[in-house]
Amino acid sequence: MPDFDVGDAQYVPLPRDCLRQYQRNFVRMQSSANETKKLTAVSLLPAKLREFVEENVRICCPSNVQVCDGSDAENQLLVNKLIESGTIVSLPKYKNCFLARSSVKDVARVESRTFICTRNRRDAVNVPRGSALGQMGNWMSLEQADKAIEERFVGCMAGRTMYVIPFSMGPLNSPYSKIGVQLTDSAYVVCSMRIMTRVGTEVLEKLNSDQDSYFVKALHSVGRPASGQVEHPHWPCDPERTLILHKPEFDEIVSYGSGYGGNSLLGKKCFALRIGSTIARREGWLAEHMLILGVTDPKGRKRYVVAAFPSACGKTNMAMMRPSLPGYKVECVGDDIVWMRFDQHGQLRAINPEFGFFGVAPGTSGSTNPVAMETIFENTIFTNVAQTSDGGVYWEGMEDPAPGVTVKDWLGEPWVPGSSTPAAHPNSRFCTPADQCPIIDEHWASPEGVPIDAILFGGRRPQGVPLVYEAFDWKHGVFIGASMKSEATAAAEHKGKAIMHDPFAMRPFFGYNFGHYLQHWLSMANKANVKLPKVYHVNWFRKDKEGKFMWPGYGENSRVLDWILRRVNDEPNTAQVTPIGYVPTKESFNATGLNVDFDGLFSVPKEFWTEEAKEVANFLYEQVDQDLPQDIQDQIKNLIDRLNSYQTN
Ligand code: GTP
Ligand code: SPV
Ligand code: MN
Repeated sequence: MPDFDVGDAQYVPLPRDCLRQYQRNFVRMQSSANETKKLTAVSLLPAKLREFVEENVRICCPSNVQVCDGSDAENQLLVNKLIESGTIVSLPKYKNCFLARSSVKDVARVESRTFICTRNRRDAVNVPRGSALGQMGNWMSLEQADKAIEERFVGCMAGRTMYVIPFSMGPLNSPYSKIGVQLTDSAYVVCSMRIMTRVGTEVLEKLNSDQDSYFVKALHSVGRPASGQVEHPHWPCDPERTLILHKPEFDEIVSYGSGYGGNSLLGKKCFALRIGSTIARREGWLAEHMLILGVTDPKGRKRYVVAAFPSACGKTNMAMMRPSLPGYKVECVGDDIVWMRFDQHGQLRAINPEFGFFGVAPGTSGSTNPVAMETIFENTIFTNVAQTSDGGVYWEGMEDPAPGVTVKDWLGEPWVPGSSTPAAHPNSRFCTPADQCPIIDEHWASPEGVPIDAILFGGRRPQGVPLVYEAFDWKHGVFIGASMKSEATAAAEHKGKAIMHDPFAMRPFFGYNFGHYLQHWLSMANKANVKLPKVYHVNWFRKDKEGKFMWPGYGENSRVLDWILRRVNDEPNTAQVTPIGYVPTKESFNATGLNVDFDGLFSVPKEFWTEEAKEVANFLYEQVDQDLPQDIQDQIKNLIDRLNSYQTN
């Protein structure tokens, strides 16, 4: 950890009456915004929240504090401020849309600087065998964390406003929801959090009325480099010292140095997944990196499924799928995160804790994801996409700009089609309100959640992995989740396309030891009278000998959903047994009108899988070692046995 020279950003104890001063400033601001004055005055905040704010005001020394009420008027003031500072530009081609260009050094999540902080290392991360390096998360002691925080946060907000964002993950009236409060010095983060979560005075009201005023504490600063040199004044950050910390014992998140995505919108990966998974374990439910969709078959029967794919592997696309199969309808509940639990009737129910989509822009087009294209051109903040001379946006895969329209790339430089560099950054994103989605499900914000009948796992697997297969049972399903792998993507700092293990699509998001996480998943089967959903693995990304995708994907993935629904409905003669699970019979998989190599798509090559099983076994034994549940060890053995006696024809 590099040492931080406090330099001129000294710790300055605030004058006693300075909070009152903030409050006066705030009231002035509010009256001009013509909104409620009471709840958002610092002095009138619920005691625990006021303490949290005051403590961090003392440390960060902002020049002002603003408690956000989530109103349109407040948002407008922030947007004006962001335009003035050059952080965003307006996109006159669309209604209420903006483009932000980040610093080139702050474009994705930074997994190597993300830590779970606990007293005991083994509570936070898997402890690998021997000298092997742990691949599923990083640990830091609480003492180290406090030191790192002190080194970074003292005086870090000098000259800036500290925004207090009260937000709810999940609908405010749902018993499954949780409240968080984020302190941040970034107005861009405030505007984005307002899209991605439920922000506003209702949250404060709820905190006020709850007996224990429980909330997850999230502190965020874009930071300031130790040199004092801010490289890109429109996007201050401190990439050299970026750090994203989680303290599950205290339900606390502390994030420093980055303004981008999952690093700074703390409701998302930090709260809803890392801290969320630890709360879920305590309370007996699941917080997962999954989309939720509703699918109605031609007979009008509706089912909901969830699907875990790693970052940039197709969740948003699937959640908004326009099915190619006639008579099918897909509706979207969520595109990235699910909180789910078994209800008192043993039915698994899921809510989407988010309020918006933070989706990958490149590749989104009228042909791949028309629903997203109908969603994102209103009330949206784009980040790091290219800009067109007619006040619009552009990215790879999008329909070409009209003749005469020129393009500036994500760095603001002139760009022409065929250039050697991309127009949009590969991890450029749209941040858009979920309820604008034309196929948003009518129950997407229902407090009781939606009933889940199937769980899908998947990844980018160019070789050997069939389009879809079904687990034999729950334990086998958990093993399939544990065995997930995928090609690296641009959503984090990894380079190239190496195939990485990404169990449950949670590798970067586990809030605790992966071995304990496996045990927690397995334990779901021990609950009384639960109806365990069927579990599947899907792969849209198998390639042929020429390196081309064998499966057209996108809307055609409805054919896979069709087969899954047949299975969920217990239709006979729909599956054949292979060593890795059930694959579709030719008759039961609707490939009508498609020119695909069915046998190639569904083949289970013995040699490939023998290697795969060995590699997965090594990975799990080495990484999880003493914490690898016996059930998973049995699953490994069973798979290897099945493969040994597998006769291919
Ligand atoms: P995060 O927001 O990072 O969690 O990503 P995501 O899982 O939501 O991924 P998303 O749907 O944004 O897709 C990422 C990339 O995969 C885009 O470039 C898509 O065009 C591409 N993609 C999505 N679905 C398919 C598919 O069915 N087939 C193929 N070939 N590509 C797909
Ligand atoms: C992901 O990387 O899985 C995302 C984007 O959904 S971020 O919000 O940056 O985590
Ligand atoms: Mn994601």
